[in-house]
Amino acid sequence: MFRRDIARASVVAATLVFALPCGAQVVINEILGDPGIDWNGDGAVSFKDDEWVEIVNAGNTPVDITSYRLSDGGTRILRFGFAGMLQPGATRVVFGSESVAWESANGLSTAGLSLNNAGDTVRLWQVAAGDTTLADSYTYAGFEILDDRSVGRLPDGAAQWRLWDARNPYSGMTPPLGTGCAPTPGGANQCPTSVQSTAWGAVKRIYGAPQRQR
Ligand SMILES: [Ca+2]
Ligand SMILES: [Ca+2]
Ligand SMILES: [Ca+2]
Repeated sequence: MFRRDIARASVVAATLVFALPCGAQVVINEILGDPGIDWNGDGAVSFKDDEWVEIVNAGNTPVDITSYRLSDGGTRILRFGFAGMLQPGATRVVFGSESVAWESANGLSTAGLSLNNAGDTVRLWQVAAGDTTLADSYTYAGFEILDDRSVGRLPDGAAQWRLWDARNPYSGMTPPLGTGCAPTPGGANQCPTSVQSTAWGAVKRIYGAPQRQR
């Protein structure tokens, strides 16, 4: 199924060579797989159209992302093909509705991003000269995306993953832990400075630096 879909989409040569990621510059940055609101802003709430996946250019040079594809789950069916340039530090979000449009244009079944609510694996592929390289992947458990939580790197492109759970707070101790902040589709994965460091900064401004004992 995977190979057939790739051939129909005319994005990969007949012989596929899969390699492991190696210092990937463009990576998966945030995922929301269980939408309960109108995330894509089309006026309707859809379990399919309002899912989204965000990628980021974590490197220092612009990248032509036209060769990048998204897939999900064990079947690795392609769900979306990117286009254009991604500047250093820039993000690109793909909504389920965009995935449906891409699938339709390429003669594929219009399942959208097809992010399983019980858990799934999102993969980012790079297609070049007939080889398909796995640029990045992330496997989430159901709680990570439950009811409008997103799971994303903090900060953009970093190794650490956290939950963006303002709409559905997560109090569990199983990582990734909650931030209390809202999901950021298409925007930087930012969350206010922690209460502890903010409070210490305020104390220093009020009382000045501690006096050394003489
Ligand atoms: Ca919508
Ligand atoms: Ca879903
Ligand atoms: Ca984001």
